[in-house]
Amino acid sequence: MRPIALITGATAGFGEAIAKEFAQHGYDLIITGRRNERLEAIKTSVEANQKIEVLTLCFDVRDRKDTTDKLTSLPERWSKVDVLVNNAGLASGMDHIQAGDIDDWDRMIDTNVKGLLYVSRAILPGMVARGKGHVINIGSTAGKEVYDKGNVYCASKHAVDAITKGMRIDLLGKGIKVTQIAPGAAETEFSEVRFHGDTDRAKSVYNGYQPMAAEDIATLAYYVTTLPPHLCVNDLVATSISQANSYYIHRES
Ligand code: NDP
Ligand code: 8X3
Repeated sequence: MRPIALITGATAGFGEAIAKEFAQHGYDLIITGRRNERLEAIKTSVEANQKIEVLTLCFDVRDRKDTTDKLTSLPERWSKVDVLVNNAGLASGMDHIQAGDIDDWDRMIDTNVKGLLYVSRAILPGMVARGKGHVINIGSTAGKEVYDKGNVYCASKHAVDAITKGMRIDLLGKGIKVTQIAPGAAETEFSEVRFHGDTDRAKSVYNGYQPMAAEDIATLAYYVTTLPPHLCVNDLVATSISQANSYYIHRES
C-alpha cells in the first residue's frame, strides 16, 4: 500500500514540482487545481514515468461547498491521506492600501486563508481518526515581514503562519505533524498572476539574481516528511542565497 499525498494547486509552480517529487518517492497523488487539462496532463506524464497512481480533483478552493463535497467524498481507496500540502494560493495586484482593488483582496483572502481552512477541515478529521498524518502549509517570507504594497498578501500569509501554529497546538497528541514552509522569491507563475499577466513586470522581479526554483521547495517539502516519527520541522524559511528577507535582495545588475 503506497502512502498518499494530497497537493492543492498542483497545476503549476511549487504544487506541480511537489507532486512530482512525492511521486518519485513512491507516493500516490491527489492533485487539485482549477485547470483540469493541466491536472490531466500531469497525471498522464507522472503515471507514465512512475509506478504510482494519480487522482485529479478539479475545484476552486474558494468554493466552500465544492471543496468540502469533493474532499469528504473521496473514494475509500483514496481517503487515507498521509500528507496534505496546502499550497494553492496567489498574490493578486500590488498597490498601496488606499488604492487597492477590493476584488484582489477578496481573491487573496478567499484563496490563501479560507481555501486553506476549507481543505484542512475536510482532511484533518481522517488524520485524527487514524492518529497520523503530516500537514505542510506553504506560507511565505511575506508571512514574516510586511513590505511596501504587500499589505493584503502579507496579511494572508501572516494568517497562514498563525493558522499553522494554531493547528500544531490543537493537534498535539494526535500523531500529526504540522509544518510551515515559508519561501522567499521563487520563479513560478506567481508574479505573472500577481501582475495580472504583465510578463515583463513579472520577469523584472527576478532580474540580477538567481531566485529559487519550484523544485527547491519540492525538495524541502519532501525532506520534512522523511524525518523520524518524533521529529517535526515546525517552520522552515527558505530563500535564494541572494535574498536575506523580504527587504534585502542582492542583484548583480
Ligand atoms: P503558481 O502561480 O505557479 O501556482 C499557484 C497554484 O495555485 C496553481 O496550481 C493554481 O492552480 C493554484 N490556485 C490558485 N488559486 C486557486 C484556487 N482559487 N483554487 C484552486 N487552486 C488555486 O504560484 P506558486 O507555485 O509560486 O505559488 C504556490 C504557493 O506558494 C502560493 O500559496 C504562494 O502564495 C506561495 N509562495 C510563492 C512564492 C514565490 O515566490 N513563487 C514565495 C512564497 C510563497 P489553478 O490556477 O489551476 O487553480
Ligand atoms: C511570495 C514571495 O516576496 O513576493 O510569497 O512576497 S514575495
